Amino acid sequence: MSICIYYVCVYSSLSSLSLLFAFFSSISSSFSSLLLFVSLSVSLSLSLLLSVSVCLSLALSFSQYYNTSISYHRVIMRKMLHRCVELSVRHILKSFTNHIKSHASKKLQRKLFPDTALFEKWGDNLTNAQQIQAFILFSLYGYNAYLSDHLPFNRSIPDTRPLRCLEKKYPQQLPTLSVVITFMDEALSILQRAITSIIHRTPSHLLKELILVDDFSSNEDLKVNLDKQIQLYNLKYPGLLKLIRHTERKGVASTRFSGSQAATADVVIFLDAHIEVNIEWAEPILARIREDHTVIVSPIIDNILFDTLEVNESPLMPMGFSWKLFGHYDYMSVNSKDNTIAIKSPAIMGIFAANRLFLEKIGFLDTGMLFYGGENVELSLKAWQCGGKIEILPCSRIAHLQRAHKPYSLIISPLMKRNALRVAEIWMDNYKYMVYLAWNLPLKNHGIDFGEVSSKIELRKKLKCKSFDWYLKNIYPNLMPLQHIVGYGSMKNSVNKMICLDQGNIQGNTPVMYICNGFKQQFVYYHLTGELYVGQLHAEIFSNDRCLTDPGEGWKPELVSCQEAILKRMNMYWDFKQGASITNKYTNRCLEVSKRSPVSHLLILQRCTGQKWTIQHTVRNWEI
Ligand SMILES: [Mn+2]
Repeated sequence: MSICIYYVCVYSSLSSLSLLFAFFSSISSSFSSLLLFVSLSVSLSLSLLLSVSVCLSLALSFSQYYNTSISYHRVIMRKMLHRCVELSVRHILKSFTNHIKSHASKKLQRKLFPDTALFEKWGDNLTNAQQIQAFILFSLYGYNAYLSDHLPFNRSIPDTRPLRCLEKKYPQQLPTLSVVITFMDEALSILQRAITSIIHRTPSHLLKELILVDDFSSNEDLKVNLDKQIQLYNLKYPGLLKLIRHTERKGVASTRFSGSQAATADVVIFLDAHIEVNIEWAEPILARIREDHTVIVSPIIDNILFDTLEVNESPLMPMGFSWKLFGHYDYMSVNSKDNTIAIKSPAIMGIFAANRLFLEKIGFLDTGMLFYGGENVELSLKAWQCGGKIEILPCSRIAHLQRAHKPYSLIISPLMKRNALRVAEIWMDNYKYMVYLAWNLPLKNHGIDFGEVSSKIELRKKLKCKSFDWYLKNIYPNLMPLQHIVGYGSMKNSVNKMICLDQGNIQGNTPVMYICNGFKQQFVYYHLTGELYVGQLHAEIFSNDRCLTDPGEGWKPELVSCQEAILKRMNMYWDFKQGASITNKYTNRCLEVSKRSPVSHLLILQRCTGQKWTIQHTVRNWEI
C-alpha cells in the first residue's frame, strides 16, 4: 500500500509541476511554442501514470482486503508502470515529430507568394490551394476578391461619423434619390455588397431607384450571374434595380452620363461599385441639396483596405488638384468647433451627388473625356464658375475600396493628358499654360488631339460662367500660377546632348546629370526673375518646389525648398538665356558639366568655361 501512495504522490507532484511549467510557458513570450508543447505532453503523460497508480493502489487495497499476496501485485504493478512509461515516451516522441512537421508546412504555406502585397498582412492560415485562388483573384481585380467572396453582403462596418452627427435630425420630407453605380470588370461579390449596403442603409421611401451601368465588362461573372441576381433583388424590391449595358467601352464620364439619363429622382448620386455606404449616409446629402439646389456634395470617403477589407476612417478635408489636374486632398482649415458642418471644397471627390436638373443645366460631365482622368476637375470648375458650389459633408460616409493596382493593362497617362488639355481649353482661360507646363508640353504644336470643345465653350458663354481667375482668387487660392516662366522642360549641356539635368536621388538634394528620359525628375522651369525649379512642378502653397542654389563653397550645386531659399536668402537666382551659360547672379560661378569618363559626367559649380545650355521649350519671345 505504501509504495502505491508513494507513486501517487510522485506522479501527482510531477504532473502538477509540468502543468505549472506549461502555464508559465503559455503566458511568457520568451518560451517557444515548442517548450509549451513538450511540457504539456509531459504533464499529460504523467497524469496518465497518476491515474494508473491510483487504480493500482485501489486494486492493492482490494487485494489486501482478500489477503492476497502483496509481492505478486508488486510485480504486476512494476510491469504495468514500465509499460506506461514506455507508452508515454512513444506518445511524446510521436506528437513532437508531428508538431515539427506541421510547423514546417505552415512556414511553406506562407512562402507561396511572399512578394505579393496581398499576403503582407493577410492570408496566414490559408492552404496552398486557397492561396493560389486568392492570388489569381487579386491579380484580376487589384483587391482581395477572395475574402470578399467569403464575407456576408450585409456585413457591418464601423460608424465613422463624428459623434455629433448622431444627434442630428433630418426633415421627414426629403428629395428622392437615384443611385447610379458605374462599373467595369468588378468582382460580383463586391458589387452585391454595394447594392446590399445601399438597400439596407437608405430609407426605402427616399430610394427611388438603383441604376447599374456596365461599361462593357469582359468579366463572365457580370453577365448571366449578374442578370440573375438583379432578378432576385427585383423580386424582393419590385422595380428598384435597373441595368444598362454599354456595347463598347466609353469611360467614366460617358458611363455616368448614361446613368444620369435613366435617372428620374430629384437627386442623383454617382457611385463606384467598390463601395459600402454607412449608416444614415443619404439623409445629410438630401437635406443639404433640399436647402440649396445648386450645391454639389460629396460624402467623406473612408478607405476600405485592399487586403483585409477593413474600413479606415478618412480625415475631414476638402479636395483640391494639381496643375496636372490630378485630384488630391487640400489643406484648408476645417471648422474645429463643429466637425459636422459642411466643408467648402474647390473640387468634388470621386463620388458626388447633385440636383438632377441643376446638373443637366450646367451640362453634366464632359462626355468628350476618354477613359478617365480630369472629369472630376472639369465638373468642379463648371460648378463653381457657373453659379454652383461644392461641399463635403462629414456626416455622410461612404467606404471606398482603393485598389492596389488597376486591373486594366491600358497605359492611361496619354488619355489623362488629353483630358486635362480639354479642361484647360474650356475652363482655364489665360491660365491654361500652367497645365501645359505641368505636363511638359509646348504651348503650340503639341500634336495632341483633345477633341471638339467649341460646343462646351459655347455653353459656358450661354450660362455666363465666371472666369478661372475668379475661381483661383476666391475658391482655390492654394493653387498658384507661376507668372514668369520663360523656359521649361529638359535641360541639356553642350558637352553631351544625351544627358540631362536631373534632380538626382529623391531623398538627396544634389542634382546630377543623367541620361535623358523625359520623366518629371528632369523637368526644369526657368523664371524670368532667375529661379530655376528642378523636378516635378507643384506651384501650390503647401507643396515644395525645389530651387537650384549655389551654396557658395565646394563644387556641388544644391536643391533647396524655394520658400526656404527665399527666407534664408540663398544664392538661388541665375542668369540664363537659351543656348548660353547658367551663371549664379551672386557668386558668378557657372553650372557646368565635368566629364569623368565617356559615360560619366558630374554636375559642378566652377569658374565659367563657356559651356552652353539649352532648355526644351521656351515661352513668349524669350530667345537670344
Ligand atoms: Mn473607385
